[in-house]
Amino acid sequence: MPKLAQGMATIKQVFDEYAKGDNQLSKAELSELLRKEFGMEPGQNAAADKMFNALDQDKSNSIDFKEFVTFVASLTLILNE
Ligand SMILES: [Ca+2]
Repeated sequence: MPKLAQGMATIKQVFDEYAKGDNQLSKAELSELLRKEFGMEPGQNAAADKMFNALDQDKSNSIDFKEFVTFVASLTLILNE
């Protein structure tokens, strides 16, 4: 598979792995993903809440794939500045 297509497939795979079948990341699932994939320690604190609320653009109290892709794209930009 071409590299970029592989990367896109990986984004979906990682999302599905942490969403555990319902196509949504709860706050706990997002924390687990940030910890394992990015080495972040969001924990159960105000910073984690703030991040979750910023990502949850439609205020559904979960992170859907669209919101997740937006987050990954933003992070990619930040990491390459
Ligand atoms: Ca949402």
